[in-house]
Amino acid sequence: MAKIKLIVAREILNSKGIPTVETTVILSDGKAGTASTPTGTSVGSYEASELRDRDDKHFQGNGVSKPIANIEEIIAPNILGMDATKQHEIDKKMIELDGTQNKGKLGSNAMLSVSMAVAKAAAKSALLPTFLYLREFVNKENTTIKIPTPAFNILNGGKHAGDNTNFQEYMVIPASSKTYSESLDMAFVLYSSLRKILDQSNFGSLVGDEGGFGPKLQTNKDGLDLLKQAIEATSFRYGFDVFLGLDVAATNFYQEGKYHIKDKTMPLSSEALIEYYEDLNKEFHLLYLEDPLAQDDWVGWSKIFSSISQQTLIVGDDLTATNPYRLQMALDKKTISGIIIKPNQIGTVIEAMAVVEIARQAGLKIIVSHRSGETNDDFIADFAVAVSADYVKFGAPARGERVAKYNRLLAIEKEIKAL
Ligand code: 2PG
Ligand code: MG
Repeated sequence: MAKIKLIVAREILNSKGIPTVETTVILSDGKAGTASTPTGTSVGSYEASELRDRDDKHFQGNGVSKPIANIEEIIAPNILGMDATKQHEIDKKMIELDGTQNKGKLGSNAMLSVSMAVAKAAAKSALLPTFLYLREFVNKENTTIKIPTPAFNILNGGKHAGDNTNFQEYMVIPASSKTYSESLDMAFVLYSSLRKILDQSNFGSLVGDEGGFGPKLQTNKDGLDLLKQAIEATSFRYGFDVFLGLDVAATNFYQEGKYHIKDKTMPLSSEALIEYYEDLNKEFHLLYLEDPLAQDDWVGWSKIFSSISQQTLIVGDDLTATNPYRLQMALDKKTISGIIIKPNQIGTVIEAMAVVEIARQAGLKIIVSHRSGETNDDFIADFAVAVSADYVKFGAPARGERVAKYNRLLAIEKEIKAL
């Protein structure tokens, strides 16, 4: 049995140049795990709270020395000596030490970095790849070990690209019958095809936060047209080999009960926005639609679910915030057929797994997701395979912090074959 011997935390920068927490956990057998936490740009109201210093003299208030002090002065003294394989007990201990509903005292960034680093160290100690080790904590009934289907965000919008569009993410999604390596190859071809079209039409190919291109478009629909064109310029068949998906992140353009999108001159009611999605769906047959309505527009969510969930996966992100209570509300009100799982929305590995379990029992598709502010940490790739996610959303197939996850899945694909 390997015990937790030492915990050290430090401040590092994420992919957006903003400080974040990185923690190393060292065990009594000398094995170690290091993990760092991501940060969202469009952050939902129901997420666990990320702690920042708010000290103007240090990274203009964005520093994370407070959560780091919480790790070293509060968490470490309480979990040193614990058996590293007891992930439930370790996460529970941190939840007790925090004592709030939203991780507001210790900070979700403090807790999650420790939680992930413990799991990585324990996996090393057990001489297992992290995904296999993590499977020990998952209800394996009706699940198999497979690589989830990747959804590639090749056109960035909204808060991720200077409000060039209102919709946040335009994704190409290979058919789930493709192998993971084939999907990655397709993503390369489609990303290159889109770049060529953008360069030829003078939009340019500068990229947004998640590595997708960020052209300044007249309408949100233009983004879908561009993706369709990019697919049609290749040998892939639209609606057969590859599908389209959107993360609308609609909370970001919801003000005083109306939705403001540049496709329409007047602000839209929920009903009118849903009609617009129905029109888009007639043309594009979206496979996937995330956060089509604002995080508290329950009436709208129920309406869109009854209107298009037969054809399109309706996915909650800001709506559900990887939170068991929000998920239960979403199920009771019949609003979603898929759920985004982001461990940093809840703050510990075990709690994120518990939300996956509830969602799976309810028949939802599971989509494990990165954040727009990422690090090179690839834990989320192992996590996604461990929980048998249906999809992963790790951004474009470009930029270091995004390909860290996609490349880890390539390694896992081989590791699975060797099992
Ligand atoms: C989302 C995420 C990740 P952010 O809305 O799904 O793509 O964005 O990390 O900015 O919340
Ligand atoms: Mg989202």
